[in-house]
Amino acid sequence: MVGYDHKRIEAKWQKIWRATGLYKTDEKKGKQKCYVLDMFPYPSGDGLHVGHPKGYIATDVYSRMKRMQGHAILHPMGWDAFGLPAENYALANKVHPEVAVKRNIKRFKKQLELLGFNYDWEREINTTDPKYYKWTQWIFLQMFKKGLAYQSNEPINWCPSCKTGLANEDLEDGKCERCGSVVEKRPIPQWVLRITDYADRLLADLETLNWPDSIKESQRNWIGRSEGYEIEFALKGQSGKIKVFTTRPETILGVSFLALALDHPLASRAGHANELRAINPANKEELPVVVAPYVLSDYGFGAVMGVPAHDERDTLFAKANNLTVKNAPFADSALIKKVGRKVVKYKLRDWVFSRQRYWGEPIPLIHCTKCGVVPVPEKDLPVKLPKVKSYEPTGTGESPLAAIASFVNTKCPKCKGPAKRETNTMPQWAGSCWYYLAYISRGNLNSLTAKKAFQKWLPVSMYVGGAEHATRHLIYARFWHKFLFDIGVVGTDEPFERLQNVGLILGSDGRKMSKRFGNVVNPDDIVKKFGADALRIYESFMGPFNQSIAWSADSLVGARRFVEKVWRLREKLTTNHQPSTTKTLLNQTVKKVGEDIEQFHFNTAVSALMILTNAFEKETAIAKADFEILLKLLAPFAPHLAEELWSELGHKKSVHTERWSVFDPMLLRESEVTIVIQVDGKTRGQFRAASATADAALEARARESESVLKWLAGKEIQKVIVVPDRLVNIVVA
Ligand code: ANZ
Ligand code: ZN
Repeated sequence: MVGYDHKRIEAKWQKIWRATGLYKTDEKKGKQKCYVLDMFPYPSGDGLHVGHPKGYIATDVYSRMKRMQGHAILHPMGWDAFGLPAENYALANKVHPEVAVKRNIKRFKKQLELLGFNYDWEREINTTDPKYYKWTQWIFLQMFKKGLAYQSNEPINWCPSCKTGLANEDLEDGKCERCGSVVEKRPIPQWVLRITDYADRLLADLETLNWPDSIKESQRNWIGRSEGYEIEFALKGQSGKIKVFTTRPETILGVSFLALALDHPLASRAGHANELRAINPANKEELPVVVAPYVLSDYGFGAVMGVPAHDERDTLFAKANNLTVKNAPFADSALIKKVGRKVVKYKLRDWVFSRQRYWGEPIPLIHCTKCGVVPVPEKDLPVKLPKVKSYEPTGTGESPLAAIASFVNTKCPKCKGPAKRETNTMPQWAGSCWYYLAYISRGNLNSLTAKKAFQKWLPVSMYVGGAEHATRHLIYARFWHKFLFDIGVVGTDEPFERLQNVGLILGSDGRKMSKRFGNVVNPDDIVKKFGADALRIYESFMGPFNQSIAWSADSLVGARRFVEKVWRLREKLTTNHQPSTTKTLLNQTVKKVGEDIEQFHFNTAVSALMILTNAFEKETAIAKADFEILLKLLAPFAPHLAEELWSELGHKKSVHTERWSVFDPMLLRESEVTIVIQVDGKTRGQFRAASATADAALEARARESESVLKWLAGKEIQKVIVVPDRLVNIVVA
């Protein structure tokens, strides 16, 4: 690749930026803050592929522009390294997870650094660092003290292959989300977090967030608030009652059976020989009580009033089981009042928080035969994960930690008698519940200093990551944040003000990038060959940010050509201040690039920069001042190229701390023109457009114009002639 020595130039500026601390968090008072956050990676053994940086490029572009617009920037990075994926990787590769994680982080960080990101690495965190998880444990203890962490003996979801209990959120269609095994129910005592106490607030406060509607909708469905009625059915000839939850109490007269979940307490007596019968409280009719697989044991009361005339599932079940279908009038409100009580039910379940695996934060509790469950005193935190040789899951329902006597046996903090430590660990989602706070607090989470810093930086202004976190990480973190708000640690009741979802980068074959398909592209190779700036421009330009798009080597070459084109413009520079013919276009580009970055429309921002560059290329000379504007607009996307050219112009300070250009609204107004649309040379319509609009854009608008559609109907377009700023002639004859 001739013309632009990206290797030398990128390495040079990365070194200078590091040495001058250019991206250190700006703590100066009086500036508006902007906290730009990536969902931090789990450092897998495979390293980064080119899909990972797409979101990081976006936050980099965004935070660089915000800095130039005068904001104080917090833009940190760290590692989410506890949990099943790291432990399974370690087991498969026969290295200790601690060793594997350290190695993987090193590799990831090197890869990220090659891309020229403006992270403040001084704030790097790692969830498996005892200094970090001390505070994960501390938050758990506060929840325990407030009664939000409780021990439950309810049967839980158990993955026989991962050999651990799982939360409802960890299942996909009844299967383990990690390994695909069918999940069983097992009666294992669990620590559970009372997230359902926050259900109403988690739901209501969604309205205050600038998040994609699809994510908000997923959360609403996951929380699943349902207003309905509780109706009690007495049993015939015996004591006891069956409670059902219904959203359609008016159908009570059409009930022809009651259906129970498989593990309902009365299930064993229902079904065969119609042993068990119930009485409809509205009309005193006798009803059979049956067990039905579609009744969920953990929703409502685990029992349904079957109304085959109005409910499809009930119809199917009634037909298959020879139960009657009853047509009856709707009950009036007086009758409904007589049999029902209003209740609210949620789909959301409390969060099963124990894992029977090694690689997680130890739960900081002690079991004493005299005193019961005693929290580890705060001064004794962190409870460190013991270093062990063997950490395989046991499969017995106990964590591998249970076999380590030196860990288990301890003293009761209350009575000083012999006691045993809790040996379950926390789920992999614990550390990510508060990491965005750790970047701010840098140490004691519960201090005055931390409080002040939270006041300055919270909430996160812009949060970027994959949509797959819609109902786990993003609900868990909101829950913990609200709890920390309630106990006065943080001052906002929501953590993430604005959220953008990043679309996947697929392999060039359109499939998910995976070793299995052999379609993985390594960013290191791309950076070596084309440069980080070309990769950044390509990934910004490849299409709408939140869509999945296939990798294209050709488009990457196009991005590299663009870099070289900008590089060559320096040969045309002149200091003589003639008004440039591109003034209007320059002004439009300033407006467009700024607005597009703000909206995460990076592809159209880059396209505007390409149009401007092409216009400059056609000039015989370019005014230095105009070129500087291009460089400032380009700096967020191609930070190395812009910095090199900027310094060549004689500037001593970095382009990345320059003031972002402002546009002149007067110039924009004068710059509209009327474009005539012709079909075969005859005028058939017109439209207004910004002057110097690109030919392709003019052509597209002309083709879609209402007034010419009938002239094009049924005809084949032979060619289209565009006269910039004047007309589009569509030739069909
Ligand atoms: C009678 C009825 C008649 C119902 C009708 C619906 C339509 P949402 O909106 O999701 O809350 N239901 C109650 N508990 C259930 C359980 N544990 N497992 C499966 N289904 C259960 O749905 C509420 C409706 O789901 C309830 O209203 C009940 O069926 C069913 F024409 O009662 B309905
Ligand atoms: Zn004790």
